Order: sequence, then C-alpha cells, then structure tokens
Amino acid sequence: MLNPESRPEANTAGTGAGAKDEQLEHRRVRSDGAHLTTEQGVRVDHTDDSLSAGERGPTLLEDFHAREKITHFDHERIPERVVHARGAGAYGYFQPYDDWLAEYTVASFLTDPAVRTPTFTRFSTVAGSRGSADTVRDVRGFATKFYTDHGNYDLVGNNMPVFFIQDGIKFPDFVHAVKPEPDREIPQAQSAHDTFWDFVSLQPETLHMVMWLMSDRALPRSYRMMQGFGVHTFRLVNASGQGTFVKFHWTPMLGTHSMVWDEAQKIQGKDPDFNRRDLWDAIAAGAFPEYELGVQLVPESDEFAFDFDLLDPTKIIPEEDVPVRPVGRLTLNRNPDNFFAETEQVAFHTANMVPGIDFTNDPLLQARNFSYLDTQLIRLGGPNFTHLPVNRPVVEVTNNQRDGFGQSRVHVGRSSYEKNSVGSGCPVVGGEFGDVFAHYQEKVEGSVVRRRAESFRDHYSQAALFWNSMSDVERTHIVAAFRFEVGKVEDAGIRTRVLAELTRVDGELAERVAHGLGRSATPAAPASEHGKASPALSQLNTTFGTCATRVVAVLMADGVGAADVHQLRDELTQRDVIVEFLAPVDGAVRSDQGEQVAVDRAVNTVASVLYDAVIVPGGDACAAALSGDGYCVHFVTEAYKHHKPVGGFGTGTAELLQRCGVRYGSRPEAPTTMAVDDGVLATDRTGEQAAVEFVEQFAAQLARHRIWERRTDAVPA
Ligand code: HDE
Repeated sequence: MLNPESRPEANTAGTGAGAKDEQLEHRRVRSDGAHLTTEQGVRVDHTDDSLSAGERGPTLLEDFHAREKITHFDHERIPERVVHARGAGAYGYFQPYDDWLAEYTVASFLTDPAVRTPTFTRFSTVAGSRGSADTVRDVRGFATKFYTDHGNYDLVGNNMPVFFIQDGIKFPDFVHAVKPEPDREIPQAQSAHDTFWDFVSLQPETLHMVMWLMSDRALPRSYRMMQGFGVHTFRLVNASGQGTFVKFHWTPMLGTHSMVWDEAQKIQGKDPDFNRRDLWDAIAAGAFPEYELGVQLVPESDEFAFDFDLLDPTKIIPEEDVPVRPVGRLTLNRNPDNFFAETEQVAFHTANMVPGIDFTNDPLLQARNFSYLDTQLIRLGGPNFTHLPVNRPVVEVTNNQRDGFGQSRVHVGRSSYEKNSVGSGCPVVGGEFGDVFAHYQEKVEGSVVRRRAESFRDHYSQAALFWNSMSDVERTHIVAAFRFEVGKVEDAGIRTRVLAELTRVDGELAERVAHGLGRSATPAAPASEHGKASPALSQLNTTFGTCATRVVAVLMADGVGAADVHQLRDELTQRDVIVEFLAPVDGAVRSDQGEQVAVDRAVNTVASVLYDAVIVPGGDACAAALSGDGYCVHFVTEAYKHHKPVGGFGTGTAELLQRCGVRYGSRPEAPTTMAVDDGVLATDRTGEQAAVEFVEQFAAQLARHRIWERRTDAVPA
C-alpha cells in the first residue's frame, strides 16, 4: 500500500533512543548466505525426506534432524494472552518537550528534553483471541514500555479513560462474561451476547464504561488515530519526596477518529488485519505515528475535592476541571523484525515502575500489580521472560535471582545472596532517591474489611455526563450500538434489566434504545440529573485539520483522462494523502489518448470500507464503463453511505454519481460547477488548474474525516 523505499532511517533518533535497537542487533539472526543447521549447529545435507529403511519403509528413530525439526514445531505455540490476545506493536522513542514536570517528579525521562527514551508500544483489542478481527466493537489496549535510564517503566493503558469494574477481584467475572460463552464458544470478539449484558445489568458500576464501549471510541479508524489513557490515578513523586496525583493521557497528532459500525463489520471480512496493517504500512512508509503525552495533576491536598473518589477507576477527572498539560511526544518509528519474538513475547506490567512514579490505592490497580507478572509466568514459561530481547531493560541488570527455566545469564562468582563478603558485598544495595526506587511513604490505617467505600457508590453521574457531552450524531451512534448489542440478547429478562439501568442514566437514551427493541423503557427517574457536560469528551471537539495518511481510491476504466488522474494523484500526494488507482481489472487501463495508465489494484480485491474517500474521474467513456460495473457502483454508494467524501472530476461524472445514488446536498443530481456540498464535490472541468482547485477542496473534506451531518439512512449499501 505505502512505499517502503520512502522509509527514512528509523533509528537515528539521538541520545538514548537507539540504545534498544543496538541491544537488539546483538540478538538478530539473519539467514542470508547461511547454511541450514540443526539446533546443535550441525550442517544438514537434506531436509525434504525423512531417513527411512528403504525408500518405502518405516522412518528411523535415529533421524535426529527430523525429530528435532518436528519436536520444535510441536512446541511452537505458547498460550495467548487471557485478554488483549490480538495486537500489533512498534518501537519508537519518547521525548519530553521541556522540564516543567521536574517540580513534580524525579523521573528524568519525563523531564529532560535532551533524553530520547526508547520505547515499545503494543496496541490490542481485548475480548478476541489472537486470530480475531481487528475492527470489532471493543476497548483497545495502548501499552508502552519505556526503556529508561533507570529501568523499564510500563504505562499499560486503554483507549478509554475508565474501566468496567472498580475492584480487580471482579476481573475474572467480567472477562468470563464478555468472552465467548463457555458451552458453545461463541460469539468471538463480541460483547453482543447474553452473558456480557447479564453482567452489565447486574453491575451498575459497568455503566460509565459501557457508554464508552457503545460510542464511536470502540471503533477506531486506526491505532494511529486513537487516544490512550493510564485510567488509574497514579502518583508522581518529586525530589523532596512529595507526591502529586496524576492521570496520564495520550493524544494522537492525527486526531481521534472512528469508523461507522456497518463499515467496521464489513472490514472484519474484507481485511481482518485492517488496524495491524495500517500501523505497519504507515511506519514502513515513514509516516511515523505520534502521540502527545499529557498529564492531569491534582495536589494531594485536593484528594477529596471532587464529587467522586480519585481512586475509583470508573471515573474521569473532567478536563474542564483539571486541564491536561502537555509533557512530551511518543514517536513510533520502527516495525518489529519478528512478530512472535517481539510483539507476542513482550510482557507489560503495571508494577514496572521507575523512581518518580508510584501507585495509589485504586483497588483495580492493586490487583493489576499482582496479575501481570503472574500471567506472564505461565504465558512465557517461567521467571526468566525478562531476559527476552524485547523485555530486557537497556540498563544493566544485577541481582541475586538465579536459575529457572531458560536462564540465559551466566552469573559469575560465588555469592548469590545478600549480605555477602565473598562477592565484595555486591551487588550494592541502595543509593539516592531518583537513582533508586523507594516506595512512597503513604500513611495507611484501617480495619481489615471486605467492603466497598461509600465514595465508590455513584455509578450513574458520569455515565450521564458522557451522554450529555455527546453531539447529536454521536448520540445516534450510541443508541444504534445499544440496539444492536441488546438486540442480540436472547433472554428477555436481561433486556429488561439493561433498559432499567439505562433509564437511571438518562430517560431519553433509554427510550430511544427501548424503541429499537420494540419495548417501552421502564419509567424511573434518572439517578442523576446534574445536567453537566464535558465538551472534551466529544470526538467532534478533538483535533481535525490534517488529511495526511488518509487513503483515497480513484476508480477508473478505459477512456480515463490520464493527465487528470496523474495530476489529482500528485496534488493529493503532496498533502501526504495515499492514492490508489482501482479498476475493474488489474494491470492497466487505456486512457482517452490511448496510453496505458497503471492500476494499483483490481477493485474486486478491495472494498470501499478500506478507504477514506473515493474519486471518480471522467471522461464519458470511463464514467459510462464504471456506471455499468455493479462492483464500482456499489463501491461509490457504500463510501457515500459511510459519510466519506466523494468526488467526481471530469465529464460524465455527475451522471455516474447520480447512478450511485449520491445526492448533492438536498438535490439528487450533482452540479457540474466546482462546489462542495455535503462532502460531495463534482465538476465537469478538467485540466491542471481544475485539478489544483478540486484537490484543494477535496483535501479539506478529507480532513473533516467524515461528513457526519449527511443523511444516509435511505442509502442502500
Ligand atoms: Fe489488563 N491484563 N487487567 N487492563 N491489560 C492483561 O496481562 C488485568 C486493565 C491492559 O499488550 C494481562 O500480559 C486485571 C485495565 C492492556 O501485552 C492480564 C485487570 C487496563 C493489556 C491483565 C486489568 C488494562 C492487558 C493479559 C483488573 C487499562 C495488554 C496478558 C484488575 C488501564 C498488554 C498480560 C499487552 C493485559 C490483567 C484491567 C490494560 C491478565 C487483573 C484497567 C493494554 O495480566
């Protein structure tokens, strides 16, 4: 899709940023020019036939090469992650903008603008298994390992700022409910089934997160275009040992953009690897994804200043109350060499902390601090997974931990205990705070209880805050998502309970969902009628304005104006838009002047859902040929239905767009002047100047991402 030759040098980032790459270089194995050997390094004369007694006789046990080859193969698989099994990863680096955060933390990777810290980031879906599709309705994981000068720090976040439950002890219940049902193992990677909604209906603490899950946030257009959140309230600690509460935010520089549900479902068939491919292709082409790290800071003296508990992971701190302050930027600039070795074996852990950052008593976080190491012991086969290249810190590791399966370190010397004299007392324990991690000295007292704090009891206010903050179009999507999901629930009692819970969030929401389910919502007063909104929560209030890396399909057939399509492509490419020429058959089409125009793909190998916009070029013969091709017509109609910019450039395209059911504002026919309405741009002009003007306007539509106000309910695609 993108041109890998245009990839700039990936790891010339400067101080520190190349450290991980250099370390990995020692572990890379290249087969170019090498001989085939066994694991013992013995060269092999033949690997296509087993050793046998006679050409047609039994295979011999002494064939050590065949046995080793098959045995190794038999053991190739490891358990997939119990959640977040499906993912894609990339290396990069993080660099702070300046040192303002030094007042709050000794973590220099966040405060020294001269330091570029190498990173590995893995994005994931949550519910599906390793081979499931990318574009399901789900939360996305956004986990980053910072290989800092003081050891590894992992920020293991999601693309939504809250979570389904308040206490980690419920995590197994929640995951069992959302995963495929245990008797039939269906549905795969879906929350639209009875057990998930049963859980939701019985656990109102899920409601705020469920609102996010039913929103467009659950359908990111790209991993490059979604936010990330640390979710929990963490703590920063400065040189005087003073703590400050902190929430971490990642904001993508390309803006936060989503798909529509119909499109997401179709992509699951057309290209199940859509998000993974998008990440890989962008990095390979040098269009490095970037995210800004921001923090919300709350002084410890304000711990109880909010109408929710800062330790409750089902709550956000509205950005209007505590602004997000920029800290630095993450750039993903290198694809892994080997999926299994790196993306599959990477092991994130919330307890991988460095000096200057610390935990709080959020009961979800506390459980996570146990769970990640525990799960990795089985997933990666024992305690030495930290030696794996992707997991190794870039700083030296010296301790008295020894042995275990897969031990790769050759420890030298007689002492493996502390204190010792035979090893000269090494490794030495201790040092200055900032160089060593010292747990934050929080005063804690209380009786041993198994009880939720009163301050965790309100489950409705922020679910309502989210609903109040949505634009009309986002609300329509949320209602449609509830109707789809709860509409898949077979048990009538579960449906009733879900509707009752929604009534407590917002009466209008419940009514609209109920209507779709052929029910009436149970009349009940909403639990909270604060009427507050947080504009920052609406995706329509996030960044727009760039069309870089958007993918535009140009449909063409014989008779196309060659100069025009090349001009269009050049103009769009200058804006870093990716343009693909599609035609009914692969190879080339013949232009109106009889020359060959190379085609990138046959249109039947792709689909409109894989593109951000579509342009149909003229002249008459080309437009007539496309009009007669059902696949091409459907392509345009579907793109139009999914609110994408649609363009017609040249003679005959107005008729073609009409044939595709594309309306121009309130009129059915596209006019032939160069004007844009409702995200549709059509002109019968041709030539260089016209192409420049056309792309100018088309690019502006592309930067809007989707033409949300376009009414497309009646479009048959
Ligand atoms: Fe996770 N989570 N989680 N989680 N989580 C895992 O760790 C867990 C939670 C998140 O790309 C597992 O190595 C518990 C919140 C991401 O490798 C496991 C609880 C958030 C990833 C685990 C939570 C996350 C995981 C599975 C409730 C967002 C993928 C395999 C107490 C802030 C990391 C593994 C990757 C993975 C446990 C809740 C994010 C089982 C017990 C909240 C991004 O340890």
